[in-house]
Amino acid sequence: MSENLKIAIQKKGKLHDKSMALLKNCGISIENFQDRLFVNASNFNLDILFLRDDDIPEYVQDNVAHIGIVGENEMLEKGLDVEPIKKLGFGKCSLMLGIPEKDELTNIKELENKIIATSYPNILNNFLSDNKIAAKVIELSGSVEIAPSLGVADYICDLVSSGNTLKLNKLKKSFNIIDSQAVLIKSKKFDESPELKKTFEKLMMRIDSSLKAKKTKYIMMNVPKNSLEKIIEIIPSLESPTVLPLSHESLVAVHAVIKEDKFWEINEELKEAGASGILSISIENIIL
Ligand code: PRT
Ligand code: ZN
Repeated sequence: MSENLKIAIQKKGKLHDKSMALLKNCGISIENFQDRLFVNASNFNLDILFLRDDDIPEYVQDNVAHIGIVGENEMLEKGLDVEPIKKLGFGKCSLMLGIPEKDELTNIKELENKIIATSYPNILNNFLSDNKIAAKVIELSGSVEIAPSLGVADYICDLVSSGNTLKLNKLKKSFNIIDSQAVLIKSKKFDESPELKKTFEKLMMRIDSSLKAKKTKYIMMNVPKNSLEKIIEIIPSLESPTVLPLSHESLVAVHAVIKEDKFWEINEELKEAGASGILSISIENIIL
């Protein structure tokens, strides 16, 4: 029997649902995984290990899992020998310094001799030593945001996404230490037998096509024939747009794939140029 590729993902928490959704979008069926540490995909040579995010870099370093999905923050903090291979576009946050609302911090040198609480002592200590600052770092495993009000620390260094946790604790954002998102990591000890290599490459191709599709939309519209040239100029399509005849002789239908970040601007321009009935749909996968 052929060996399955093993992927480690978070069992429960902020990265779990989107890691599962990514695998599902790659056409991988995972059933009855609740309360289990390990399942096989029913239609792909893949085993899924459900772990705490803190443990994923080590499992991947030791090749217990060949690949894993983890926050860049966790990968950098652990400093283990794994290979980051792909940013996945979810779980976005920043590791930031948080300071009491009433305080002002204009220069990082003002951190000298301060006490900073964090769950990321390695990243913070590297940042401080890069900037030649002597501050005291205390490590807390959770609820870092209450440290200043308890008098345990002057400042904190924690992950921030919306900023609400800081606000609730009368803290505000100060310096940004690193930006982070979920990343796919690979074991450097991955013994690439031809079968495993094939499964790995197949999965990478599916992940790439799913990530590409996320950034794009498929749009369809009706265009008066005499505006067609102008409309085609507006559409920065992946491929040249498809133009189809319609029963109404003065109109044609135009279909195209466009980048999501330009979606509204392009739609406005298309409308101004005479397009009507503009429909857009999300794309699940793009295989180029
Ligand atoms: O049990 P396990 O160890 O697996 O989970 P965990 O509790 O350690 O991790 P979890 O699920 O909280 O986070 C997993 C990963 O999600 C992190 O390592 C980050 O890469 C990513 N991520 C993205 C975040 C956030 N956004 C985030 N906002 N991780 C934590 N937070 C916390 C932050 O620590 C703070 O308490 O959310 C709070 C701030 O959020 P805002 O929106 O109020 O600013
Ligand atoms: Zn954790």
